[in-house]
Amino acid sequence: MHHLRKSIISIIVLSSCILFNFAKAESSNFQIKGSARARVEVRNNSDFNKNVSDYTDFTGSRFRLDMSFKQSEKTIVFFQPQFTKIWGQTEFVPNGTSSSTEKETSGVLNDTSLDVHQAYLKYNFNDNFAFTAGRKELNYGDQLLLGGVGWSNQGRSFDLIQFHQKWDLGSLEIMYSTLRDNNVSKAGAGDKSLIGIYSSFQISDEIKEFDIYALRKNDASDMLGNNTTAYGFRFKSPIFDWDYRLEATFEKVKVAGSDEDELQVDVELGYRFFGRHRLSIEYFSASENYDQLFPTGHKWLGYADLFSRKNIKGFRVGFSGKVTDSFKISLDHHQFERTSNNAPSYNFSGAPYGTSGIQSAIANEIDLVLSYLFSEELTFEIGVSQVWPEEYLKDNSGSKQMQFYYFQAGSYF
Ligand SMILES: [Ca+2]
Ligand SMILES: [Ca+2]
Repeated sequence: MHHLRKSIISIIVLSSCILFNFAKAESSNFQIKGSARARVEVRNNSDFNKNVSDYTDFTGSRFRLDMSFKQSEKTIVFFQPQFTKIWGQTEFVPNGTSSSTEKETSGVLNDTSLDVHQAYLKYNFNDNFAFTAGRKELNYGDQLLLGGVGWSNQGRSFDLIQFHQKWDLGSLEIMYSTLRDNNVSKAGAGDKSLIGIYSSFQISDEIKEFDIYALRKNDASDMLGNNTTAYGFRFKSPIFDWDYRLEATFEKVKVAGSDEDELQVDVELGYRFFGRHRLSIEYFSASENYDQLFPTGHKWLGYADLFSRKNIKGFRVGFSGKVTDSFKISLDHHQFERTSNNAPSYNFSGAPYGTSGIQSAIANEIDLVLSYLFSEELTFEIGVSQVWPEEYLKDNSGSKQMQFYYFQAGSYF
């Protein structure tokens, strides 16, 4: 089945490429773009404990072709195959109904399979109203709640339907996604789903972006029903040399049968100088049981990806600037604390760091990113992150600092 799927996808991609070669010159109905990148990641001491080795290093690469077929003025089909892999990572190939064999994937007669990251049909009823069905990324606002995780070698997509309405002042999107279907081939528990409404407005020059939204993640698969209902708003705009961003999300989170009121606030103020540099300060806070939903996590709470937005608060001060037209630098300092001492702090994948304890201070993190536009086609990026554990982590994990480094070469075409 796996290989059959692989073959079908390969045939589709190959025929699209052949089609592209002929169509490119004479037709604007077919567009192809894409991205290619490889990244080395080194991670050491994520447990903050020097006596236990947890050093990891690997190279991951990701290739995407963004193919857009315009069948008519009204109908667009978007198809995005993705080839992603961790170099040399073994995979488990089924050799029976209930067993599998570990196989190498590099230097042997065995290839890594191709996936489809996005594939959808968009139908424009008119200039203002459209409908989308298929598999698609959701990127809203600053991706605090819904994001495609561009950093990831995989990325996040949703199987969904979406309605889009445009007005003079802004737009409105309504979407429904099946997150997990539990009764496909036989009767089963209910499904997991996400339903949302997201509206964006441009109000004035001082309020270039104003968004309001309501989201509901529904889990009908058990009687407890761990559901989250979120309402929020977001402002973002430049004002002369300044810029600001404010987002607040109010949630009703049902955990273990009880409804909890939760809140997230994220505020950022920036100042631009010499036309090419920016200083910024940010405050963030998320309550004890806050549900971060589907964010582009890497963008926030430190590049070392050690924390999730739940029972966490703190500050970030940052500098970003262009040393030359092609050389950029960014430097950020984060300070993390717990919002409530009745609950633990949570790692990037949502697991608790340890027991509650009595200490609030979690960690300090410094992130340095240097990026260099080598040519129109090629960008190099180096990242260095250092994380110093504070009292809470020292009590629960360890007291030694954590390091994360990466080197990435990428191209968008
Ligand atoms: Ca360690
Ligand atoms: Ca179903």
